[in-house]
Amino acid sequence: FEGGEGSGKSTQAAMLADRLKSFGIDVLLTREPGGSPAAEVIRHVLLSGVAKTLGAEAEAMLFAAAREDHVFNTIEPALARGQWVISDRFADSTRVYQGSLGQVDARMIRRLEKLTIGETRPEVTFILDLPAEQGLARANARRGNDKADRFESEALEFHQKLRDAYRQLAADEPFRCVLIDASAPRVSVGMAIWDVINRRFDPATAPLFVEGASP
Ligand code: T5A
Repeated sequence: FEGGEGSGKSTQAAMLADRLKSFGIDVLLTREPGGSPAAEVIRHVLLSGVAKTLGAEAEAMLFAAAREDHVFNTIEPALARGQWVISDRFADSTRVYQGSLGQVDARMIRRLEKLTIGETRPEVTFILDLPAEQGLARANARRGNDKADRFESEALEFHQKLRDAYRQLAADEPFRCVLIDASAPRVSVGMAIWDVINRRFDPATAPLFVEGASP
């Protein structure tokens, strides 16, 4: 799942995981930055904003270090066990935040991507799309009195450009990336996502997961 701040990625990733589990499918729900113990430490560094002064390239390298550990220690073992992996953000976040917005050279972004994920690419990426003002309002409401993190505290213009960059990504990779109208109520957004999952993966015919049984 990809998209701007507060677009509903965590909500929809969890809803999809629950729905797949109800079909007896073994699902791993994970997130970036993070998803493994070492990557969670890097997440803390990045979102605190202490790495901002190092510049977008250094931040891209830190996100890459976290991703490498996440892929190696969490995602690949899960896939090897036969689990379906749902990640709340992945490599497209680096393309968009550090690449399109941070203006890190596209060749460097591609090299980092090759190094960190290799062939472990998502079969489908849902890009949750809604106006930046709406996403930020949702993120602010959920955060309450807590401080905005490194990227939430960027200006509105940053978030508007972020939305444009994600829409461009969806246009560039129309099969892998599915643009979803995230301004609709949670249930309607979930139905649009489920419709794509149903058509592409037919979960009703997937092998059943039996607790305790070997894969
Ligand atoms: N980053 C990350 C990079 O710069 N490069 C990278 O390579 C990577 C991996 C991560 C930050 O790091 C940056 C991007 C990010 O800035 P994060 O805390 O994980 O930070 O932040 P986000 O991924 O942006 O997650 P958020 O929690 O802010 O947003 P979500 O997950 O999109 O939204 P969600 O589901 O938490 O929903 C937000 C609120 O809206 C409500 C929810 O209940 C919640 O209160 N909501 C809705 N309300 C109305 N209608 C709907 N349809 C709703 N859906 C959800």
